[in-house]
Amino acid sequence: MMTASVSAVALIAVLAATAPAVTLSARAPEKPGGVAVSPPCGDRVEGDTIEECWTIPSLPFFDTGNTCAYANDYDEVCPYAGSTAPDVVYAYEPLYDMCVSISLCDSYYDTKVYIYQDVVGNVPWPDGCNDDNYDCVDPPVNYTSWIDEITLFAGHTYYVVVDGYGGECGDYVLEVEEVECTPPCDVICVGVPEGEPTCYDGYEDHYNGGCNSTPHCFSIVFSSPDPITYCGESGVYEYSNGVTYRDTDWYMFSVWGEPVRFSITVEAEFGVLFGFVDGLCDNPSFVSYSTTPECTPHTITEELSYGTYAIFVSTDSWEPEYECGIEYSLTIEGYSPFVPVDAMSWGRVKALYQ
Ligand SMILES: [Ca+2]
Ligand SMILES: [Ca+2]
Ligand SMILES: [Ca+2]
Ligand SMILES: [Ca+2]
Repeated sequence: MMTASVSAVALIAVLAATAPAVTLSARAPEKPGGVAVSPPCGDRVEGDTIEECWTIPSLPFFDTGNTCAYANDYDEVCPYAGSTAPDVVYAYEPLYDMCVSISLCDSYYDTKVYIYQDVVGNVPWPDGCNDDNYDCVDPPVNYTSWIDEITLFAGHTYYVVVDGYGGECGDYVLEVEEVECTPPCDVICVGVPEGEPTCYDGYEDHYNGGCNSTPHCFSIVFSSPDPITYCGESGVYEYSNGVTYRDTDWYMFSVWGEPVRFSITVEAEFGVLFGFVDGLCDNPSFVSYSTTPECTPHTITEELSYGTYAIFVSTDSWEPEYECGIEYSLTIEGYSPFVPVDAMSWGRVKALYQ
C-alpha cells in the first residue's frame, strides 16, 4: 500500500513516472519499448510449439532456458499488442482441480506468459495472461511476468507459453507450483448509486469523467452532516481508437466558508487509486492520494480551504483483469460546509468548467 500526502503532485510529474503511474489520466500510458529482436528463422525444435512442447510432469516444476533461438508462433494481448517475440511451450495435465502459480519473475528479459486450455487461443481470461507483474519480488530486470494464481481443471491440457513483450527474448526462469487460491473479493455497498452506466469497449464517459471527458462532467457530492456513501463501478476497456482506457470517476464539491476537514474511505473489488484533486480543470493535480489493494478499505483525511475540488476514484492500473462493472464504495465524512442561502447550483458550478 502506498500513501502519499503531498501538496499538489504535479500532473506532469506523475505522468512522467515509469512505475505504475499515479495519474489522473483515463488513457493507458505508453510503455517504454524494448528494442525489437528478430528471431532467427529456423527449423522447428523441441519446445517451440504446442505440437512439440516440453512436458511438466509434476509440480512444483522449475526450468530455465533461452527463447531467442525459437520461432514466434503465438501471441496474446495483456494488454500490449503486436508482439513478435519468440516463444516456447510447456504442457501440464492436472490430475485434479487445483490453483497454481506460474512465474517468470526471475527471468532476464521483458517476458510475457499465458496459458491455453486445450487449444491455441483459448486463454482462460482474465487471469490466464500476464505481461508485467509489479508484485514480482526483486526481479533481475523490469517487466517480468507472473500469473500469481489461476485455477486449472482436471481433464484438460494446459499449455504454458513463455513469450516476450515486443520483440524481446532472452534467458527465462520458469516456476510452476500449486498454491492456495484466495477467495474472490466482493464489496457489498449500501448507499447512493453512482449512476454511471457500466463501461464497455468503445465506451465514452459523458457522466463523470471529470477533466478527462469532453466536455468536462462530474458527479456531485451532497453536503451531509452524516457520513454519506456512494456505490460506484469502474473498469478497464478498449477505447474506440484501440487504446486501453479506464473508467475514472470524479465527484465534485466546493468549500465556500472556513476550511473543511473531512475524510474519504474507499473499499474496492480492485486495486484502487483515489484522492482529492485540485486545479479543475486547468491544471488538475492531486492534493493527496492513495492506493489500496482489493477488499482493503483505506482512508484519507484532508483539510481543504476555499475552492472547488474533486474526489477521484479509478483502477490503479490498466490491467485487463479489471473488467468493467467491478464495484467500490466511497464514504465521505464531514462534508457539511457552510452553504450560502444563495447556494451555487450545480448548473453554475458545472458551467465554470466547461
Ligand atoms: Ca510470441
Ligand atoms: Ca513483460
Ligand atoms: Ca464509474
Ligand atoms: Ca466515470
